[in-house]
Amino acid sequence: MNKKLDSLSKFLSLILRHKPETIGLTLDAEGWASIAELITLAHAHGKGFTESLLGEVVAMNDKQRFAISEDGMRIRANQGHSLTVDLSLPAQIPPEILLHGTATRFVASIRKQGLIAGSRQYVHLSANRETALTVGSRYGVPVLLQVEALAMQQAGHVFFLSENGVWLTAAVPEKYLKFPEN
Ligand code: HQG
Repeated sequence: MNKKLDSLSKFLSLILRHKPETIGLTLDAEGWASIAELITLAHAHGKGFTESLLGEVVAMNDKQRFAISEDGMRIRANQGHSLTVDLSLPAQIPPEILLHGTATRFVASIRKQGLIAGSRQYVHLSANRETALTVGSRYGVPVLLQVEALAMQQAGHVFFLSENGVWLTAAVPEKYLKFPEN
């Protein structure tokens, strides 16, 4: 992605996942925003962009962070929300093992508490090593934790798969985690 697209992607993440009120926007219960309203309000707050650039960000985004509704009128973030939204995703049966990338400095606390969603709505898990490592590197020296996802699901924990392939669950108790030195 070029710089213009990257900057718009970061702005959309802020508005569509965390703080729509920054520009006076309201999302519906499923996290959708009207594209026309988004463009008008963003423009009024000094962040002008065209509908065509928005379409480019959605199409080109390295992680497919955003989706446009079938009628082309609305946009939402596929995952990563701190706002409470109902993505209306069906519960899914996860693979036996999923990965969570984190930083070494969080490990002691995770051993005590398990994985918690923190400021986000869900704990984010990945079926892909590379992705999990990249996610972990954002906070320091990355470490990969294995999550016994299928056992969790069989014990009643609910898993969702976001539109862009991120696995979501409310929390991961410590007993379902495997740390690298185990
Ligand atoms: C850690 C990105 C201490 C957790 C990614 C993580 C993802 C604990 C950090 C999405 C803990 C939270 C989410 C505990 C969890 N004690 N630390 N008990 N439990 N943590 O950013 O999973 O690129 O909220 O390990 O791709 O890193 O923005 O979550 O390190 O899908 O599209 O607390 O964000 O997407 O950090 O990342 P985050 P995350 P985008």
